[in-house]
Amino acid sequence: MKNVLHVGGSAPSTYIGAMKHSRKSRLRFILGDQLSRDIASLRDANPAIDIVFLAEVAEETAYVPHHPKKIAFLFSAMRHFAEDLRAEGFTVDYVKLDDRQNTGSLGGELARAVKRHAVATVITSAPGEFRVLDDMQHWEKMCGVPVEIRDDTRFICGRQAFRTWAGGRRGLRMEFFYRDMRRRTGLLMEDGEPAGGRWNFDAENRKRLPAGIRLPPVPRFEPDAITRAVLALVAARFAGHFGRLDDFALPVTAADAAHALDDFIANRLPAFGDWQDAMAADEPHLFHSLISTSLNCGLLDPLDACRRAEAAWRAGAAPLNAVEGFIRQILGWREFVRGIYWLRMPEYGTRNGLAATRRLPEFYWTGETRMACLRQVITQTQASAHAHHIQRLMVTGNFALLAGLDPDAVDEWYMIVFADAYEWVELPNTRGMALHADHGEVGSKPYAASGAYINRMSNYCGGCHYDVADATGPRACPFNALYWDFIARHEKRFEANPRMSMPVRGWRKMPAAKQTALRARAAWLLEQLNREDASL
Ligand code: FAD
Ligand code: DLZ
Ligand code: SF4
Repeated sequence: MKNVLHVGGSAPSTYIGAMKHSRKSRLRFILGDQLSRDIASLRDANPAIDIVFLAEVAEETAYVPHHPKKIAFLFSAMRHFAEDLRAEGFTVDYVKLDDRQNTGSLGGELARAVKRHAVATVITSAPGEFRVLDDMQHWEKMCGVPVEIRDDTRFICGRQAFRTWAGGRRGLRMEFFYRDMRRRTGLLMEDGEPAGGRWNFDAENRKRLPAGIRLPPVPRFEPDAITRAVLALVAARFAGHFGRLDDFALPVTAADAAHALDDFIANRLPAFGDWQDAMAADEPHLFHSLISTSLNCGLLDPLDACRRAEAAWRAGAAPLNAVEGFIRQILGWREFVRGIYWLRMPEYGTRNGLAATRRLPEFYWTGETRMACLRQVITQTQASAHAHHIQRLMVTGNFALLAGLDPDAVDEWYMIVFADAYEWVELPNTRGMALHADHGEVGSKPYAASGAYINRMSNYCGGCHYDVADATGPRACPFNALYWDFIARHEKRFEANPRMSMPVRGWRKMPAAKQTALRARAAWLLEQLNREDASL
């Protein structure tokens, strides 16, 4: 297996029931986010005796009503993947969503395919979501043949390896996991030490975007005939879902995704670090890579992306703060959240550490709010099914945290709106990093911030109805009072957290009259949010 480092040994393949290998007729079932030529279930595949199977099914489009761009992206990528395998000589059985016999479920379609081809065995790879793994336990009974579930080896740290790393540790901190992964992969290491003498360049990666800076264009991949057919299907079937389908230009093949990564490395990676945390009105991409959609369905390989970025640094084409910042996101955060997900599910998905219960305001769906920052992020997401990390964390996530929105509703929103959303990566980011609902497992402190942070990192506030410098007046920025109210509500919980002691002390030192005014303004804002027609 190329590229994959299964630190501490990978989990063995799981066999449901007895294996009765027939040298003929094995069905290789590839799920929609398993579109990698080196996926475990295609290892040892032989075009002479194996049939590859993919299915578009209603259940997967509906367990949450995904953004239409996500469905179109995935169906198009699946259909292109099938064509590539056919070109290699494989027999590929591909069931389309509008196939009249389609049962609508992965298990149902697999059972039909097993019957159709009279296969003796099914080989698949472990899914990315607990929900689907649960479902897979029934597949053998449904199909009447052995189903082999192979470990998904596309991650840099295998599930078992993460469990070994986590075993016996009191707290699981991304930073220590990341350093371990750097040592184990050798990425950005020199003679056993981190390149540049430091593990972390975050302090240099928090610049505000200067006015007038030239932003490199992002490559567009115009729809071909396969994508156009998918777009017509999705337009007809999913018009009621959140988000717009027009202007589809995502890469849908491994070759196009590789081109997109090359373009990022050549044109945006050098400045990625400096403006990693910046936000700008009407500029959704800045210097970000936009590779998550391709990475998460298998069109790109994570370790390969890291190695290509490292090569740019070694060639002098990108500075260390940028390359370290980029590699940290993939080798560190992406692998860490996936490890946490499989270590803690299914219990993780029920955590609500801050006892948040407020309903999600309607403007998360419409973008109709006078708060310029939220309006920007939500309308951009409607259009592109994408927002960059600081927008997700410090705008929509921060507001949800401060306003005490129900984690189930917030999780669902994040799963619906982003093209790169799969539960293994969405859940720890939302429930953990953004909402701090996981008892501090993903982040040691809540990412709570007032309007001052958004003003420092963006130019949103200049065009806002609200005044970011005011906290209590009728047009005061809602983030300000909600921030202090959040600290006050959770004062007892946070006083013992060394990373939260400063705001807690700040709250306690505040004159009583100011505290009262802030809490009154927050109470009014929260009352607005409780209304059916919440408008802020
Ligand atoms: P870049 O900024 O260019 O970063 C490079 C890559 O690093 C990304 O493509 C991604 O694969 C990885 N990465 C960066 N940050 C994270 C992170 N926190 N966790 C995991 N991987 C990371 N990412 C998803 O892929 N799917 C999700 O459903 C998702 N939901 C999120 C929800 C919230 C509340 C937050 C705060 C973050 C979420 N992220 C999610 C992480 C991150 O926002 C996206 O990966 C990133 O914005 C994708 O854009 P990009 O490819 O341009 O990333
Ligand atoms: C997200 C998605 C959608 C919308 N549709 C399909 C589909 O029709 N067929 C399929 O095999 N996979 C789909 N997926 C991706 C699955 O939801 C994904 O494989 C699981 O969430 C496991 O990670
Ligand atoms: Fe957002 Fe407040 Fe700034 Fe308006 S003033 S853009 S609500 S942070």
